[in-house]
Amino acid sequence: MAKMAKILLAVAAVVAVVELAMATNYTVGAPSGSWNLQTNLTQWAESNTFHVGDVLNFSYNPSEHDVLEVTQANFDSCNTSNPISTYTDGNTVITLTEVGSRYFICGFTGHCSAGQKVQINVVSGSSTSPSPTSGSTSPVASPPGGSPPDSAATSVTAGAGLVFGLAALLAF
Ligand SMILES: [Cu+2]
Repeated sequence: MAKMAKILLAVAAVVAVVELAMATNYTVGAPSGSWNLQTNLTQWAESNTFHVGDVLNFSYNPSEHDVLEVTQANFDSCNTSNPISTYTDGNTVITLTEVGSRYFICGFTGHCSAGQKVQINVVSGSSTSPSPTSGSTSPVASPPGGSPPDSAATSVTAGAGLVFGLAALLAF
């Protein structure tokens, strides 16, 4: 039964790590910029890979900016007259629910044509490509000499812990 418990813990650890890797929350323009006129939003979008399940967070002063989701044609021409959706709350959260491109512009006069627009290309979330986001969560080193195998379940929070847990599982 102990072996079954270890297997279940290892499976749970894998599920937890995969879920963490699948959903990423992106603040638009971050970390150096924001949803404004100064940020190179095209460059920001191209520097990220957006998967199904990820979340966009537009943070802005609603007296200065808003967020319009528009068609590709209206994105290209900066036409604000017939948006798909309009957001004016200052903290707009958009969940990327499917594969494809989505188009966001600011509706304030002149802002889109000045560059406040971003195209988000969403790719499949089932990809298991390694992510560079993990690995920086444990600045405190493990105890010298490592831990006994029975404590494998205590280290499920870090990727290294997952590897250690699987190694311990194999040892039994
Ligand atoms: Cu604006």
